[in-house]
Amino acid sequence: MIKSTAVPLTKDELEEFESIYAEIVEAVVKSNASNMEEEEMELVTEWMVKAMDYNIPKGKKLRGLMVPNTYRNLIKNPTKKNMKLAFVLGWCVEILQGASLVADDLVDQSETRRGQPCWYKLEDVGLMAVNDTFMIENLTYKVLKLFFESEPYYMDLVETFREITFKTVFGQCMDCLMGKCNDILGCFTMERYAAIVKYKTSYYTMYLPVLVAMIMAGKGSDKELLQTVEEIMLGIGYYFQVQDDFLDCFGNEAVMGKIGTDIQENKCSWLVVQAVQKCNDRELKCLLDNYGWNDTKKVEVVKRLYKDLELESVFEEYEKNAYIELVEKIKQLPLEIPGELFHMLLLTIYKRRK
Ligand code: DMA
Ligand code: MG
Ligand code: MG
Ligand code: MG
Repeated sequence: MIKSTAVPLTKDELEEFESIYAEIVEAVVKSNASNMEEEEMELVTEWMVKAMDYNIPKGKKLRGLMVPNTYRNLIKNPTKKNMKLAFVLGWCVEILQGASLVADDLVDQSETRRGQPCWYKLEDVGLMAVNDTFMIENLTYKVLKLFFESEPYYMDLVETFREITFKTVFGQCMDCLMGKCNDILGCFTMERYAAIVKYKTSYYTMYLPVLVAMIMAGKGSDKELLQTVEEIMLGIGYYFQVQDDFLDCFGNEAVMGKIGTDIQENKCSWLVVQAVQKCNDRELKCLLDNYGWNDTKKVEVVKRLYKDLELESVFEEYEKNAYIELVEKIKQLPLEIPGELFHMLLLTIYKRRK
């Protein structure tokens, strides 16, 4: 393991990041008040704050913290003002993530998220969650406007968030299309899996936080550098989603705060792709009969099959090799960008269990 000499966020900075969330909520509430004079609209603001508090600040904040973490390691002595902006930008990533998760839980028919019922599962929410995903997504741009409008790189940030959101919804669409596929051999291939993961997860989870921090740090126009960083972050994103797919079946629900639905939803998960590759004819028939049903018994049969195929040790082996490969790639980074930073980001998810 190469040691990471990157500068981690201090305890004070972590606290500042947390406390800025309240300031962001206050800023959008104030903006609502000045843009909608009708007293009736106060009800909407109330709903908005409720939706925000339920869906934005309760996660691991892995993506959000990556922004100040990156910025901090790109700029030697950041000003207090810019460090604060990096925190706000981190929250913008978390806001977008909140919107994506509300929609994801709806389409995946999930029950819980971050240790609480999914937003759409609440009695007074239901299908209103569809409108709320628009509301939360648009808050990303509202917050960008409120805090970054006078910065020269403002439009770059807006464009970046837009572009990456577009990629994410394409990935999510592909992910859902696979959910309808009944040609297991044709649909659940490694190539298809890689394409889905790149779009639905890697871009917004790994590349976006680093990219927006680079834009803030004035390193957003070096095309070659961006391409190198993109490649590494997509690699880390792939590893992240393989972990997510593994944990969906083998993880501890209490630790993760969510209950897996990949088998029921017929997802093109890393596990089913591995299974298809290892199955004999009898096992393949078993998979065909039992995969993709919301039926406890069938789900158990699939989990049993995964165990018989020793997918847990296949995953462990993958995890070990993925780490080594990614570290090798990081070592080859050009000098303009601190490799320790990427190693530190990788270490935050290495062997994660939630
Ligand atoms: C997550 O894929 C992708 C997005 C864009 C939220 P997933 O459904 O596997 O995520 P989770 O396991 O968290 O529901
Ligand atoms: Mg999901
Ligand atoms: Mg999903
Ligand atoms: Mg998942």
